[in-house]
Amino acid sequence: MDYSKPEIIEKKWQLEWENKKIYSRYQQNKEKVYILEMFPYPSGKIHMGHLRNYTIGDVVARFYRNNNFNVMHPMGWDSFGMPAENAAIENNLNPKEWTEKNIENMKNQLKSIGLSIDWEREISTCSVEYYKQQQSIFLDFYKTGIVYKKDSYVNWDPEDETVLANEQVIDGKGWRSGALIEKKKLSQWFLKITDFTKELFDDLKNLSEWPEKVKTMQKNWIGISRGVEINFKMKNTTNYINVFTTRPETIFGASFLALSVEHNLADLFEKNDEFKIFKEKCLRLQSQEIDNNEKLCFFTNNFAENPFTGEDVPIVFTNYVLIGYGTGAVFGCPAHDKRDFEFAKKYDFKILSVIEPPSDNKKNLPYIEIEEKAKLVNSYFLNNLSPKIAQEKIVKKIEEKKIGRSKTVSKLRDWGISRQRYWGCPIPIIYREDGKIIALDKEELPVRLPEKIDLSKPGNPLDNHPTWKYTKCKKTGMKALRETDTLDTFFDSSWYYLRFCSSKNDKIPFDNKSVSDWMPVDHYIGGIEHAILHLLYSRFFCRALKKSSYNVPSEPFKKLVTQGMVCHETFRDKSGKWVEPQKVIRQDNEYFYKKKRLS
Ligand code: ANZ
Repeated sequence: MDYSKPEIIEKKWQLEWENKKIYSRYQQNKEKVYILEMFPYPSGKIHMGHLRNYTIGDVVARFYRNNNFNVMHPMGWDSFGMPAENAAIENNLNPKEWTEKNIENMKNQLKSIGLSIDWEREISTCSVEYYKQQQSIFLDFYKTGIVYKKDSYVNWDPEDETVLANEQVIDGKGWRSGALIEKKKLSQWFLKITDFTKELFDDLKNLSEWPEKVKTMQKNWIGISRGVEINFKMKNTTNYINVFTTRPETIFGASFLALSVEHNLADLFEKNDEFKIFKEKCLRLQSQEIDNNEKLCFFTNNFAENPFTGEDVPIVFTNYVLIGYGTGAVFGCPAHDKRDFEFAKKYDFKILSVIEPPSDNKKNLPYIEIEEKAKLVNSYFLNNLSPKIAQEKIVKKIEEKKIGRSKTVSKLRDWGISRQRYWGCPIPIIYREDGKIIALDKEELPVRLPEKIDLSKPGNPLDNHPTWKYTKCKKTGMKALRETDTLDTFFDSSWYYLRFCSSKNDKIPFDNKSVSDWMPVDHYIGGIEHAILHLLYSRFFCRALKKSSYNVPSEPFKKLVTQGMVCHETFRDKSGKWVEPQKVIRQDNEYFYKKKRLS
């Protein structure tokens, strides 16, 4: 053997693999295993993370194949999304061509590695075949009321006149324009994931083959919290302000009512210029992902009445109360809550301690822990009780007086799926000239993306397109405008594992027989960075599909393997753009410069 020419052998082996066909046909008499790795975004080249992930799946697939199981080990492409649009803008390309070229390249790379993938089932979420079926799912969700529309705030870049995703807002500024990002209210599409909060939380306990860490992350994300809603009457009006609290026993220490700037009461200050500026600033601070401790206060000069003491409680707006949690209103108890304490110090509100720590645990204010041995003080009929007993007693009183009720709230919010982007699945809705919102018939699908698109102008490319959005209502002949938002790409990846079961079916998203043959996925392999969103959305989708009369299991993934991330040193330039290490040099062990050209 001539060892000096190993490449000839390698080439032959490689070609054999490239031509080898792996089929996964379901046979009744054999047990099945469905092995799936999270499908890649076709960014251009396979990276080490892909290699690691797909090798694990491949080893498992080979093991089961050799043990005479029915094995399905498919592959596809999560191919809609912003990088294609960005690459297109920067290099004057067409997103479709860019994506398809990348897919071809990456597919060849995966083939050359020799992974035993059933390429017959390949799917690509940006293909019409896939997104037509997705539009059909959207229509089913619309019928069951899982899809709905409401006003919601978005990140608005005033210079580029466009909506930005959170990742495109860097330190409060637009990633391209550098302009200060504003919050703007737009009417957008949502999925009612909150209808399933309890199930999504409770059923985590049945996922015995998922890493504990991932389940804990999902639990914290859903964040179920048991507390009480209490109504405070607004002085000299007939209005009530409903607050949510998990510490009702501290109500005698309430020294202000703090409201989110998006609370209904803010409507009273709509015409107040000072308030308008204040609100803008609060929303801007809230939109920044960085932890910001700055607490802002707007005095309304209105008061509410403490329902137990009759005392006047000043009403204020602040940035640290968020609209998306509880009722968007809290009673501030500075002696026993850190944020309220900082706020009261800054704006000079009363700080009255109502819980005394046990004598062996003298703590400075704010005293936060609830201990068995602590006792209530300055609290009338609650005095001397432990916080736990006091809580039970006050809740009973609140219910007796009919001024509130026990309430379980969750941090989970409905999922906003509208994106003002070109490279995503079109939403099959039209707005008729008589003002009606019309869901298309399934026979009218697919709503195709236009191939020619001008991405150079600011704003939503589909909205800017000269003809695409103008259409007619099939039933009435009336003029209509198409929805120009497209779907969040997490929508695409929330059901792709079902599509693999019958990926060539052009009538329906997936057929019952093949889903009952192959589902659930037995081994799902991917990065821990998807612990929350992708996995939670997929769990929600199965439940939502079930509710829309599809025959799917509630839990899509039986065993989850999180493979760990492959990391390497990387850099960012002043504008926040990533810079590869090869493009950086080090001087005096301290300064880094971006090289103009790779040497
Ligand atoms: C009065 C109080 C007194 C509170 C006290 C805490 C300590 P978790 O446990 O995370 O559910 N809160 C309620 N809604 C809020 C909102 N929209 N934005 C910001 N804060 C909000 O937290 C519940 C507590 O967070 C609630 O209990 C409320 O403050 C605050 F000594 O009410 B508490």
